[in-house]
Amino acid sequence: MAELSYAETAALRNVVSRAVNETQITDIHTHIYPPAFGDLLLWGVDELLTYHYLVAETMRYLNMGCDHFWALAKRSQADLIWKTLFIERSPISEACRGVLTVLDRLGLDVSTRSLDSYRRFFAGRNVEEYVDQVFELAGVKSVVMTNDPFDDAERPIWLSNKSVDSRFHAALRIDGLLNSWQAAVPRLREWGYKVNNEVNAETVDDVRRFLTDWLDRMNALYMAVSLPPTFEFPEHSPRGRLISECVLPVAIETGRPFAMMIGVKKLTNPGLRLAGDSVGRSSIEVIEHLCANYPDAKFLVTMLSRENQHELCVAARKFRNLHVFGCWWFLNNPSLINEITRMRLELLGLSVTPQHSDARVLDQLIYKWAHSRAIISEVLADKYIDLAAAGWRATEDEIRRDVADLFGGNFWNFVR
Ligand code: RAT
Ligand code: ZN
Repeated sequence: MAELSYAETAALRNVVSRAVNETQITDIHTHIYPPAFGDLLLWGVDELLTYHYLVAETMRYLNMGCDHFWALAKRSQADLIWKTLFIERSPISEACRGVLTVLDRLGLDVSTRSLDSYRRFFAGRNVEEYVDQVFELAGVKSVVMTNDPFDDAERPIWLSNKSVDSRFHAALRIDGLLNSWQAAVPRLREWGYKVNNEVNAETVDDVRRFLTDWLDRMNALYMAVSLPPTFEFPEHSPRGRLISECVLPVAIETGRPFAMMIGVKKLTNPGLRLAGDSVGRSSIEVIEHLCANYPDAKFLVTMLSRENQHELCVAARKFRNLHVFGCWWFLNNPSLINEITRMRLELLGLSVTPQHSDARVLDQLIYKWAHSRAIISEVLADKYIDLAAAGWRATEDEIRRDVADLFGGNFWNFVR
């Protein structure tokens, strides 16, 4: 046994924390866009405050109907959220704390509690420069977007062949195809794909063509979908057939992973809109089946329910075509990131991507990564300290190599 002294432990924690803070991250799932995408890129304090996580938290305290809230102008919504969550009580939830971390890292004085002064700070910014500043403060070198060809605001931008800032990688989002097939059919037909409500041979051919066309157009790194807890596969349904006959063959042929984000119950409270989704436990057998029966396909998987996390790690031990990523949405909280990251490292070593930001507002990159880095650093340091107790001293270079893998290297290896 070679227990570290107090000073050696502190020094090791320091090395790990420096490595974690200095490593430039590839953020593998976000909802942000480059400035060329115009209004799709959300940024600034009003967007931060009207984040749907904070809308849900605010509505718990208000005696106001959802329709009334949504009828307010964005600025008035932000005023109300600020007053309710930050002024009338202390902003201790993770999403509230996030807003303060962002303002603080931008050099604003949060102790003034002056929303108007924060607004003035943002009003004077040039968006291109601000993107650079946020990436710099967040220590992020590139992000993967969520790109939906069924989105009427986004599709024309891709069709116009704008060049895309190389820090922003695309991911082809196919919820529109897999989760609302009946609505997708007329749209696909309008765009020249010969598809029918029934997933027959002609439909299969043209959905494959649709997928490859858009993968190419976007130069997308992977295809992605969010799925309900009731997701089954194999399944004799349009979704089941589209996955087995279109998505997986295209994934195999193009070498692009299929990312599944599983466990979201859409619109449990419809009045809350985007804030109205909830969580449910999903079936791990579905993932095992996919990985076992499609060994040539690559699966990126994150699950929303805490209860699924352990079995997901075990599944990944069985299948190297399964890459586990992120602490998604309701799991992106310090206590859960700590628990889940620890479990993943213990079961999977360094072969995971422990976190993604899911940022919807550019500025959120700052807090999501500051908060996650602190926890991942603490967990990792504990692991190196345990190794040291067995006589294995990781060098600084080795630690930096490991951290680089966790913060993007593993993802790039998996994708390529
Ligand atoms: O975390 C979120 O912001 C959710 O609203 C979803 O966007 C989720 O991350 C998704 O990609 O479906
Ligand atoms: Zn997301």
